[in-house]
Amino acid sequence: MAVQDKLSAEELKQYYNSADEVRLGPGWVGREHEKPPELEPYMWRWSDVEPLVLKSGDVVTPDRDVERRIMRLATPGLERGTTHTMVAALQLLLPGETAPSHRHTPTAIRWILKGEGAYTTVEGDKCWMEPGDLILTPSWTWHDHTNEGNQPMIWLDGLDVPLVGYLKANFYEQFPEDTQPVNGTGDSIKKFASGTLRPTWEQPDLAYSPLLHYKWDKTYEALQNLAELGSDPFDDVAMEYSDPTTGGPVLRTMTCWVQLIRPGVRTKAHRHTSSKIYQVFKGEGYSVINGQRFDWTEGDFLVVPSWAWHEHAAADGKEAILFSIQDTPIMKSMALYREEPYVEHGGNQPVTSRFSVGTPV
Ligand code: 1HN
Repeated sequence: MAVQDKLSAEELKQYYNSADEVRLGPGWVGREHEKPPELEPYMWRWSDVEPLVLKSGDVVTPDRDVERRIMRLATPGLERGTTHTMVAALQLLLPGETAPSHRHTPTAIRWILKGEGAYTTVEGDKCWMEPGDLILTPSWTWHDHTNEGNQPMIWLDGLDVPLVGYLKANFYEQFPEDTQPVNGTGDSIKKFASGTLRPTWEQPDLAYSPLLHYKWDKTYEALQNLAELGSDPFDDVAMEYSDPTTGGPVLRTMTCWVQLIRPGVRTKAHRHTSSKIYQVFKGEGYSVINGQRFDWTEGDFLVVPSWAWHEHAAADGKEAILFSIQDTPIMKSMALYREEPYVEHGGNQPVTSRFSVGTPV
């Protein structure tokens, strides 16, 4: 930096002080725009998470005060999110409970992990939840959850709360009753799940996919079919959930992926400016993120921050299925999406350390 010597140290201090008094800040100090993104990856083990989530049933009840019984995946170094744009949380709903109806400007997805006999109603459409289902709760849509079964229901919530908070666009409203009126069951599926055929009398003009519920059996079948044909070098057999009316991502701020890593496959490494939160839905394997090896097994959660090198591998003899939410649509819409392949060492990172829970990051 070209620092001039016209002012003495004392005069310089006075200059900064008088600038500060009238709320002026020197642009040559700090220079945020020159710094690359820096956030650490992290992982949560299902074996640590599940007992604590089940125990949260003894701590709170999702009434009008508490609203939702959720435990956030709290990445070290971040105040409120799991990445800087998104938050993921585990929600527990016990038999007989209702998490009351509300709506908010942050967008949410539900990725169903465990249990049966519960449903989410989104804008009047009742969606019965089964493990592996993806349910969308787009910005400002009414939603409530009810467990009519006899087992605890656990799912992953993914929201763009940190982004919307940063943009100062948080609005929230409670529905006057605990549940909203139901006017259909699986209607969005009946109308739009075929993907290639749609009702002639509906021309949805929404900021999100009119298909609100993506069922696991169809998802798995699609993955199996695609696995016969091809794969991506960085993500193996990867599919993006899409809006059947546009072919684009299901939401404006977040996109959802599901990927099958075939047995024994290790992908190549790359990095991009979008951040991702993964759930290991099936199988076991590992990811290498910025040279650190994260060994995962069924149920674990993993966060890959923006611009971190990452690659995935499935154990021999066993396919792995990873679900993820990513903030790619935001980055693309603002022309800030950037991606780079790792070219050294034949495309795979040397492993320099191994992650374990409690390791200082
Ligand atoms: C929310 O409304 C839900 O509706 C879950 O189930 C998690 C996390 C932050 C803010 C709102 C839900 C949430 C949330």
